[in-house]
Amino acid sequence: MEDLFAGMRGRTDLGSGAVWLPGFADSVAEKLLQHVHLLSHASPFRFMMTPGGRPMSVAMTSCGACGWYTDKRGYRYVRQDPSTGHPWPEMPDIFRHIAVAAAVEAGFPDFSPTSCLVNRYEPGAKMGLHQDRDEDDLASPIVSVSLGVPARFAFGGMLKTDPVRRFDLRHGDVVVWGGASRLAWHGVSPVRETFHQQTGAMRYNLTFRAINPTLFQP
Ligand SMILES: O=C(O)CCC(=O)C(=O)O
Repeated sequence: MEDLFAGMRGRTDLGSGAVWLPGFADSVAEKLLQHVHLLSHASPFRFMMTPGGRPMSVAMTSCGACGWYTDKRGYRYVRQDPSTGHPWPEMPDIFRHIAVAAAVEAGFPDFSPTSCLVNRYEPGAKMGLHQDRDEDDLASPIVSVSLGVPARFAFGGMLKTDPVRRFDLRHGDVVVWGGASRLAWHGVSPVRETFHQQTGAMRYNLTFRAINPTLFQP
């Protein structure tokens, strides 16, 4: 699939309230990865099941006051990691700082993330087109930080059938979508087999979200 933004590596508006910030997290990327490894010792990566009973190809863990979870009971945010029975690890300050800074840069000065979903993609792993609508708090944006090997990101409109723009997200890139784009459909093509000095064949993605606390489940 064609990369519509091939060669463009500057700040790129993706629609009202949506922006791609190439390299925005470059200066902290190594530290972010160190924290990913630390927190994954406390709450290990796992392959969750969709409500339909299919295993996801992306391994996930979380940090913060709650974590996104899926199994046959459905998509939800839970206070405790079901794998360990303990609360999710605290969100490291450096996670919060980069997420808030990116949100400010994108025009969302009040962003206060309550959860960070950490996605780990091995070669071939992908995420189908979807909307992030389990948070209730739709006034806050989504902030997404890419680390490791590149991935082809798809960013569409409010309808699944709207045209989709595709471009490569690299180590240190950040995408923010909120406001009129908060429910934009988005996804990740199967990650190609390639190598990154800091992550080997893996891609990591940190997705920061503000979740209405009334939604937290045990
Ligand atoms: O990995 C990415 O770049 C996007 C992740 C994502 O869409 C999600 O976690 O909902």
